[in-house]
Amino acid sequence: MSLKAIIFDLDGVLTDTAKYHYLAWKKLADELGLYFDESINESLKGVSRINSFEIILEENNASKNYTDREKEILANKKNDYYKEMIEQLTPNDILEGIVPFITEARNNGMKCAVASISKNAPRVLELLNISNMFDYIADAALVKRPKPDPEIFLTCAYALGCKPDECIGIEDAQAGIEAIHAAGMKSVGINVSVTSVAPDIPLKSTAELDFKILSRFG
Ligand code: B16
Ligand code: MG
Repeated sequence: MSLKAIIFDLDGVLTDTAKYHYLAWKKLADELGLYFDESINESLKGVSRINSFEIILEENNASKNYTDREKEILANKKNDYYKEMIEQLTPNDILEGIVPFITEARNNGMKCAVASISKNAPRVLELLNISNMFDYIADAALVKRPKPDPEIFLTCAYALGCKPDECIGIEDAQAGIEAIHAAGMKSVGINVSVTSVAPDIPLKSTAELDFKILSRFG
């Protein structure tokens, strides 16, 4: 196999933090009298914090009601709610199949990295107690262009010392699949709501992850 590395998204792939993002945005939206539901939350997957808030405001035709500084302060407020909520995470919240899959990949000499645009990723990995399973964890604060730009996946490949075509990316968001393909990598999608580019290997859930499926990439 010419593959040398697997690059994982975090939210929706290693654990399901979408419900906490939802609850934190919902709390803020209720305080501000903005409409927010699960379907809007779906469109925030893989989207940066400030862009997520912009989407919520646009859904409410309220973007012009706030200055950029106010938007930043309110997005930070959501983050305070989110940070408080994720403290409940434990290793039991790692999604099914993830630990055996990473263990087998590592036993087969594959390098592993995390490409999450969440600035809370290091804390989430710590709470899940899996930080040491990864050779590299991208620093979201240093990423200039969010997914679907390939920057974060290319940063991971470079840090691992691998060429993009030696890496596969695993993502649950459409923007993430686009970022993986733009990086020149192969993709595995976890329950992706496909609106444009489809993943090379679409799976319904992480429980279907099996090291053997990677042989499809040659
Ligand atoms: P934070 P991922 C993304 O993480 C989430 O999918 C997205 O919903 C969230 O807005 C974004 O991280 C930023 O997160 O506010 O914690 O910095 O899917 O790239 O792991
Ligand atoms: Mg995700």
